[in-house]
Amino acid sequence: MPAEYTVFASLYAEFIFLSILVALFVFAWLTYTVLVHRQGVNQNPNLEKLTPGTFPKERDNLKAEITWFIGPIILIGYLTFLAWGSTVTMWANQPDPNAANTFDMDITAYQWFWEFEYNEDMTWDETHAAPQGTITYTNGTEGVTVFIWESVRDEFPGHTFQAEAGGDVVEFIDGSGMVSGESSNHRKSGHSVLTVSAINSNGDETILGVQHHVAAGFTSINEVWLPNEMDIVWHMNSMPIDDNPAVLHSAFPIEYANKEDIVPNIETTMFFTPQDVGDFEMVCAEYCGQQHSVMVATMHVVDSTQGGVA
Ligand SMILES: [Cu+2]
Repeated sequence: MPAEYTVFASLYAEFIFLSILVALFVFAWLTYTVLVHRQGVNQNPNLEKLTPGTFPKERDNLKAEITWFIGPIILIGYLTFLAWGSTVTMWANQPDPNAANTFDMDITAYQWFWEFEYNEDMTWDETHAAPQGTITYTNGTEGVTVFIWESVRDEFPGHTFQAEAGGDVVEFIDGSGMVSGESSNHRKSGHSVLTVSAINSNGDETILGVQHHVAAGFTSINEVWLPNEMDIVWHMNSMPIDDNPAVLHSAFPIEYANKEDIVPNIETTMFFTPQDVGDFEMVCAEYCGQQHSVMVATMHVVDSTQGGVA
């Protein structure tokens, strides 16, 4: 099932509802016909006059014929109108790539994996022992300054506080009640992870919070982090790798129910706006060779604190 907030959820529900109505009507009529017109029940003498291969003109019913011509046309027309609405949403109402709420990415499909490339920086926090928002991270020229709120420090008396990013360990100086420290390895390139922890006298570590940062230009394979509640725009291409040619694929992020072909030598685009955090699957929906079925990527939708800020 597509996520409830997508245009496809109501489309799906309405198609199912109308299908059930049509099925009820057809099966009710079928049952009635089978029971009433079975041999020995209906004694209509006209039935005996039927000649195989000849249409019984005398039993013609123009009204019935027009009804079962017009009725389905109205139904099909209405379903087309509904489906059109979602197509227009996907193709005509694409978000402005330069808008502040647009998160722009490049996707490349290979035989048989997905590559995601970031065109913008993105930052998000994982909450651990410290309540959300009680560790602040400030980006400066020399590095990232971490500040732990007093309420959190009070819960860990006699501990030292440490931040670690890419082997760069910063111990916090506890001066005038201020606990802060700077990590110069964080937010520089690629996907960097800054872990803030409290360490007791035995050396036991409690993780207070973790900050992730992905820099523009970073690429990842079969795994992607997406900022929640932003318009994600994917520019999609199919590329060859080693002996494997560029072939037709189709990106299908199941949760958002949209699907767009990825065609060799043509750039296609797709957009969606996640509204729930969590892990979701994206599969390839166009048969692309032997290992088509393993072309699965995980999309981690996270509450980004600075997603989209270039
Ligand atoms: Cu594929």
